[in-house]
Amino acid sequence: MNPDCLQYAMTSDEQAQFERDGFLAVENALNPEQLETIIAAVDRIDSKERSDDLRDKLLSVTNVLHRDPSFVDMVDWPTFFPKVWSILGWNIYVYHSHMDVTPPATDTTNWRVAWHQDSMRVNDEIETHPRPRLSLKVGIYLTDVTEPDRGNTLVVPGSHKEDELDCPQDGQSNPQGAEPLLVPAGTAVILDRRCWHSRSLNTSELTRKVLWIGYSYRWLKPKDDMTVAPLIADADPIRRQLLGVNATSNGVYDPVDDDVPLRTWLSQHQPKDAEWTKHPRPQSRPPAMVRGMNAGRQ
Ligand SMILES: O=C(O)CCC(=O)C(=O)O
Repeated sequence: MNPDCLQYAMTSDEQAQFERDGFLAVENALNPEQLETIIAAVDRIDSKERSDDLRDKLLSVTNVLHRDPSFVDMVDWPTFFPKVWSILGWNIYVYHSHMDVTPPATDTTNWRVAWHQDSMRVNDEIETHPRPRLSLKVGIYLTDVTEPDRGNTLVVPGSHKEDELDCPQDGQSNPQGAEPLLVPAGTAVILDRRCWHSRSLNTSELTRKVLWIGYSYRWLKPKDDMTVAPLIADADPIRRQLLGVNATSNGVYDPVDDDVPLRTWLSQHQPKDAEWTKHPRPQSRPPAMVRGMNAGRQ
């Protein structure tokens, strides 16, 4: 990975904004040629996958990294990847991807909002408050959604620390504080999975296109088939980590250097981000084990 990406390292203002709102928009994440290449790939897949009954509806295709070289290039894209490791740390991989294409709706009456935090059962089965972050998604917006009603992602800023959302039950109204994400094409939005969000109706004449890349800790299972085998041979070590290659099975919990080339790279180029723990441990806890020598500790 080219150290030039460090020019896009998370600033303290960006960090504060992400912690406050639960999302961060990075404008001009793609240049016009990259944007064009990715749109062409999305259009090609859309024309292959779209069935007649989806003519005017959302087409969401998961597990897309292998479907075009421009997609896998996004996993460590320099304008936003440094911000991803800044938020989650280095013990991460890509656990999910999808492309969403939302054409103008012809039936606006049967529309239903779908407010949620990502990861479904995680929200029911982990009992802490607030819920843990665990993962985030980067939405790479391929369409200009600087105006509302273009199928914009709706968010409630600051809702990532809330376990419940007070949402009207009519299926169409939005909760208090909801707002559309208004961003130009080429923007990458980093979204904390816990920030309450919904799709929205596209009543414009544009077709909205977004490519989503989901990052999580390496100990969380993939959320789609992650067909990455064909991508490994050409990947550099950090990209292999991001595609889920593990040197050892235990290494998702207790990584050795070969499991996490991102940590090694950070220790050379951005040492403050290579620290072992992302969160300070209470003083009463025993010091971290000697890495890779945790025999007997589960
Ligand atoms: O398409 C959108 O704007 C939102 C997508 C969404 O809700 C999700 O991927 O979880």
